[in-house]
Amino acid sequence: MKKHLLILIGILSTCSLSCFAQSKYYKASKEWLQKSEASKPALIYKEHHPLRIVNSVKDANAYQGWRMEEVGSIDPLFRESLKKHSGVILDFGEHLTGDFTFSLKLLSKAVSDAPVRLKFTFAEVPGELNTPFDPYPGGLSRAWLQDEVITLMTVPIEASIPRRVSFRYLKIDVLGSSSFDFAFDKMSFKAQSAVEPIRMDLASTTDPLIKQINEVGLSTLKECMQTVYEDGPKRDRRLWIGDLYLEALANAYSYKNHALTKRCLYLLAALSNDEGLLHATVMEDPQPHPQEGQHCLDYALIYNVALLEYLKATGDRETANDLWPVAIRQIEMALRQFSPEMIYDMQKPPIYWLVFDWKDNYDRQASMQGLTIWALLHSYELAKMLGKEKEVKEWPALAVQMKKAARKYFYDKKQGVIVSGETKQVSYLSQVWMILSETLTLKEGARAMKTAMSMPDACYPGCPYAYHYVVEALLKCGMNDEAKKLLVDYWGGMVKKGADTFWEVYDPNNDELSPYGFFPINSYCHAWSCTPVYFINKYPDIFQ
Ligand code: RAM
Repeated sequence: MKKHLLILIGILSTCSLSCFAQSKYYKASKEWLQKSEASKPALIYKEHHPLRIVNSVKDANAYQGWRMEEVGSIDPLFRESLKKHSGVILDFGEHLTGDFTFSLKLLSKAVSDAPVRLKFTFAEVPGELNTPFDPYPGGLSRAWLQDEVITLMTVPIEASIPRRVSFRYLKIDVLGSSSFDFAFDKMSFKAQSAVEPIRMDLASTTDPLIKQINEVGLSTLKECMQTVYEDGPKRDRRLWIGDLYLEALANAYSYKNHALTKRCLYLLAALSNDEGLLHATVMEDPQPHPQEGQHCLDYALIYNVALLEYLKATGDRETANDLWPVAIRQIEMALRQFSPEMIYDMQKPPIYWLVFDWKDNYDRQASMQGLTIWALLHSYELAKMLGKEKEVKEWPALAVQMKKAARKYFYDKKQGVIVSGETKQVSYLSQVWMILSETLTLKEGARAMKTAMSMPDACYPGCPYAYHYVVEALLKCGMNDEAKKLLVDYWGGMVKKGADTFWEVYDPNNDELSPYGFFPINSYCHAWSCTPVYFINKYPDIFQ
């Protein structure tokens, strides 16, 4: 009886969650959710084993002050008492995402007479293993950190870590044991991704560092391609619009798994709020649902451009037609935030979170003005491709008005740069978005970029997501050498510091920078950082 009641409660709560999650604004939301499910990729699994034992060495010149040094083969862990090896670090040789299982055996004539308590710490970078997690000072949940304590009541035994992990290094500590000796019998890691690794042969003229950057970008993207485009397989393991856009761009020039992009576009649309505004992020479990109330207006607009790029890459008009009302609605929602003079009003309620970058004190107003124009122009291109331009015939004139207003309000002609906010801040990104939106002419844009990038006090970007758009803007105004140099210096900088997947946050001047107040909680395999794959392969004449 009790069991039946529990099942009923389970069914009701699942149903209420999914009913609650679907947008009431779009009549087709339910169907979109089904289409999204139908495009869900079957994951590909591969078994991996640790390759070697390593030791972490303090080194002021290494990234975050730590590097790994090879110790030797893992064989002793299968022969000698684990008690002797407490604190051992295993290197799996590459970044992996999936599930870890192991078994323990007794050594010689031992008999187990007490439980064994082991701690497994999975780390993407060496610094994570050498920075105490507690007392935890970070802003996000402590539970994201990948340390797991397991108590095993007898040996021999088979066990597994109860959650999916993402890592390259694994540290094992023996926290509790009795007099008997035990060792590993087996150790195995089942890695997963929506795609298989691919080989991409770049032109023989390619700088070896660019080849490496391409490889690291490919691994980053592969690891983030799961049943959605995840932002990071360690954290937050969910779909964000900004990450999706850049992942889909890189995917179109590499793995070409367009079904995953389709799935994500439908999923986001179905989970919009009841005004039709997209949530910036959605989750799959236990049922698809949005992070309620989490709206980022820049991300909502970027969705339209992601849809356009998807249509260009696939020719899938059915999906683009289905989702066209979502694109219109994002523009309408954004326009509500503009003043009568057509300037983005930062103070007008509701005040939206604008992402753009992880960077303190960066003024986002000019960037948002530019991004809205850019999205409007791209959405109009989408309308034209779908033969729907009559529905939105006022958009081109609106874009002209917004550009005019932008030039009046934000362009400092004398200095030749865009300024933003009360302090008239000069940032890289304010220039970038006025270039991408064609508010500045290409000549003005080139001057603005050169000026901003040579100003010691200009606000420079804090993460690879923002640098993506800087590279785009440089390419747009013909600064190809500068774009290539930036790609090599910035992403190459991570490679030189040992990255085998690209990091969520990277400031060459501060290895411990964290938007969350504690660098070990940063994600070190982050979707939005994979875009060199897109640049290198879309523009071979420049990068190869
Ligand atoms: C973080 C993640 C994600 C990003 C959002 C805005 O949680 O880094 O990639 O899109 O912020």
